[in-house]
Amino acid sequence: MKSQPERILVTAALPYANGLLHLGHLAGAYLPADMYVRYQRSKKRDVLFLCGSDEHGVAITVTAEKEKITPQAVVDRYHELNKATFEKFGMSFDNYSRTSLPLHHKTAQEFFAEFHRSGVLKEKEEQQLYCEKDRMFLADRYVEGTCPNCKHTEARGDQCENCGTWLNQAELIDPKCKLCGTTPVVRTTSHWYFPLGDFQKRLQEYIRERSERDGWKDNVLRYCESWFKDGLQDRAVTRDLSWGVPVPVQGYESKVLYVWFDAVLGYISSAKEWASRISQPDRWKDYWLGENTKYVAFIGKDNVVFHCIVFPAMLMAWNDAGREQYVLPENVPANEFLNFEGQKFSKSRGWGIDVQNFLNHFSADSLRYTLAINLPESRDSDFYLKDFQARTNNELADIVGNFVNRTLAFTEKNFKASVPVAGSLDARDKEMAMLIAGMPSKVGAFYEHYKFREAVIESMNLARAANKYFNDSEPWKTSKTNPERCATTLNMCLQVVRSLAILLEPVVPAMAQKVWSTLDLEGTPCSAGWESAAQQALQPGHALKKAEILVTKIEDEQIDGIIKALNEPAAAEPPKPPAEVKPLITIDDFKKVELKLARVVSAELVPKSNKLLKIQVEIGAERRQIVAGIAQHYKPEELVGRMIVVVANLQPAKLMGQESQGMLLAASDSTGKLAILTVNAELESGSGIK
Ligand code: B3M
Ligand code: ZN
Repeated sequence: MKSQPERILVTAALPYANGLLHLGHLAGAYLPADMYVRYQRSKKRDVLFLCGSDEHGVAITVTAEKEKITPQAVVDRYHELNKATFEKFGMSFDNYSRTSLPLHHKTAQEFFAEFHRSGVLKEKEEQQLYCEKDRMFLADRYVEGTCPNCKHTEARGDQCENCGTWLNQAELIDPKCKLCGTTPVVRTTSHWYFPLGDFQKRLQEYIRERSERDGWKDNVLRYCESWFKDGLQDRAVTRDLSWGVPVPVQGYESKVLYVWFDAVLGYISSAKEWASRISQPDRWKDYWLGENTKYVAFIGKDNVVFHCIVFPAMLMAWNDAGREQYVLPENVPANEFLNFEGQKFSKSRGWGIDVQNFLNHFSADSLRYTLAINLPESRDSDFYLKDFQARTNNELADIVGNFVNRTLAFTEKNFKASVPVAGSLDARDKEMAMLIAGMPSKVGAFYEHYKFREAVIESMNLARAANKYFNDSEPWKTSKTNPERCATTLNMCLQVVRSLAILLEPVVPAMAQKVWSTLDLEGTPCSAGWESAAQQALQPGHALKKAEILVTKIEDEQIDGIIKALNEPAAAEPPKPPAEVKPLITIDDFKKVELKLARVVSAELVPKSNKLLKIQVEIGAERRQIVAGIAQHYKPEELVGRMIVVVANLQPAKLMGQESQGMLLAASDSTGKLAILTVNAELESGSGIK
């Protein structure tokens, strides 16, 4: 590959459609990938950014069994939720696919069939753990035990999440069936194996060469070395399961491909889906099969073996057949883990906060900024809510927001909201001009080398320097004593505001766009191009729009409320699945609930809450107050006059200090949409419902 690639293909690990994304996922793979892509697009490079849901694997079937629904229902729910959450977080994927698509099944089967046909795969009989009670082989996560490597007690049949070791289930110490908890027995079954060991030499050579060329991270190289040191083993790529991509080989109809075999190929399917979506069905080949493509795969540390060893080996095996030549990852910049308030995120312990919930309270940009500053780039790092508040208030608001606002407000007041003409530059102005001139290459070098924290810190240094420049230049004095000096200062400040929008766009895209709109500039900070952040491109006389508040500060109560909820386990649990099956009840049980029609008399927001509405209702002759968590779905005024259904005999409760004397009925679906139950007929309020 030439030093400057023609195209850049970027993938971010495909999250399992099995649960909500948490902040750790974002810090591991997604935010760095998005920042990298946004930077590269700003550099005017031809980038394709792909992701999608990983919809196979035992993680999903275990959830389905627990909830008594189908695996398809599980993935349908979480695919939509995660996709929407990524959008809200500002992820700029070109395509977000899913591995349950027929297109993907076909891709994965083609790879398998080719390896089978050409004799790459070997069939072996093997000893597998079998649960006699559940009458099934315990593939992957169906079995848990102690990791032979780190002694973590919740290691799964295929991998230990704690240390990242890729396991053979026979190695687990004290294995237990995940479904019933009994100790499994050993039985013989046959599977197809991918001969990773045969690729070890080539893989070592590949990693050595790429890391010399593109600078792989030490943590990633260390993981790879430890696998090589132990010697790569052949790995089974089929499983005794029914959910997954069916094995396209006779006699294997009841088995599926190992989830990791198909998941990594999901990146290729996602490109194919993108290409057909834009009606250029062969376009994906420009990226995947282009000689001059630079492919960068963003992941978390637990996925290193699959992206640095398994996937490249699979692509090598395909390429060996001499047909198409797929590009191998040029780099795999894996991050370590992010902890939350000093502890590991844990779904089972209900520890952590999911992104969807978080973004209902706070802006994506505040979250992106705090995560970027705390990225676990070389070691595990921490996310603390108090730090999030401080970063938002003291850095994003007080440094960037303040500089932009004081510059715009001053210009509005003293220069009729248009860019003043600069006079001759003094030493301080020249220093500022030099600083912005050097920014794109300085910050850009950090992006090119996957040093995202430093990229952000360096960009923030410009905002810090700009505040100092404003202070030292004292425009509030020169406006009276030396108007030309004052104009020069403000001209320079406005140029810096523009540069900041370009430089900060990869990390805080919504805020950067807001600044851009306030400057009333065409296009986006990205379309202006990265290099133009070096220039003083704002023309004298250019009219500016009114300054808006850029960053909303976070109050103590908001943070304290979340910390409190975290420590009450029930509140931290994910939303109850809608398809949950409850035990049967009798008609007498149902009659205990007194449902009545109520007319909404008035409604208002509960102060300091963005979720709760305080609603006054009329139930016959009676007046009552009901507090309901529907503020994100209804404006108070939309409710007035409506006839709703309330539970009239519910014990009163206090919500955010407000008494609620009943509950209104509403339906909500898995995507988070909500509708209250209303009656469209002229009935009297207070009427009973049966
Ligand atoms: N779904 C594991 C994870 O979410 C897995 C990644 C697949 S990338 C092809 O951590
Ligand atoms: Zn069992």
